[in-house]
Amino acid sequence: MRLDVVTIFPQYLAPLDLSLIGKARRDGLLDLRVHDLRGFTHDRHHTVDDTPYGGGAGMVMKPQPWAEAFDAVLGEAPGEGASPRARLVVPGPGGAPFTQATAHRLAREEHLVFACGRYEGIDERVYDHARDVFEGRVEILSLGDYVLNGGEVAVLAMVEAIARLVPGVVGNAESLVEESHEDGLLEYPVYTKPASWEGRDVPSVLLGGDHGAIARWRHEQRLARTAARRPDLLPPSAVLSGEAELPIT
Ligand code: 6GU
Repeated sequence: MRLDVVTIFPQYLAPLDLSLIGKARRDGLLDLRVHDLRGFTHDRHHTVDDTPYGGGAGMVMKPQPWAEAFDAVLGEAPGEGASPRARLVVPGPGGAPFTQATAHRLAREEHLVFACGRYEGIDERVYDHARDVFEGRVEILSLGDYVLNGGEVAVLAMVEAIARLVPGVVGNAESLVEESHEDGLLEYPVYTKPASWEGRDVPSVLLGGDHGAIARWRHEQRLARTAARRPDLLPPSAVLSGEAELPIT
């Protein structure tokens, strides 16, 4: 999978050299390139922003560097010519929610381009232009209902959520399915040795070797946790039956 990130703070994306994502890049599973937006400016001060028309606080990102950055990332696709089906993601608090379903959908793309905005935002004409050059494949996505200073931290989160779903990036594929947000319930609590620590004991069902009982206990824990922490995720059937009303760990 090819990933391009355009930002005025390339160093913000340095953590993508680490851990599983870094290994996947070195293994050739991910071709991830970070581009400095200021590299697509032509003035002495590498200006990427200007004051807003109509007045108001802050600065707005100028359209021209973005247009040149898009041309560059679309022109340097692997093999010959431009990337045929690249998709542009612009992270922002005004976007549609980025969920696990979004991560799965984007993990099937062959080329994703992320445009990190800063300041008060990007000139609206950049979105119109992007819909032309990306042939409509443009989306604005938000991590949640709070405000970050720019798209970089959001791209770190989105790239990690997407890349770990690309086959081969996470070694143990089983660990991908038994996960919060994969089937609508939060994950059950986990324990490791010692069986008793500082007067706190591992639940006895986990030590008994009755795999049916363990599976039932884990399911109950998932329902109870989801009811306590994320009732918005519970299926209406679990609410009506009172199935989720159990003590949580
Ligand atoms: Cl995706 N970007 C920014 N700048 N702020 C956010 C966000 C994204 N998601 C939540 N807040």
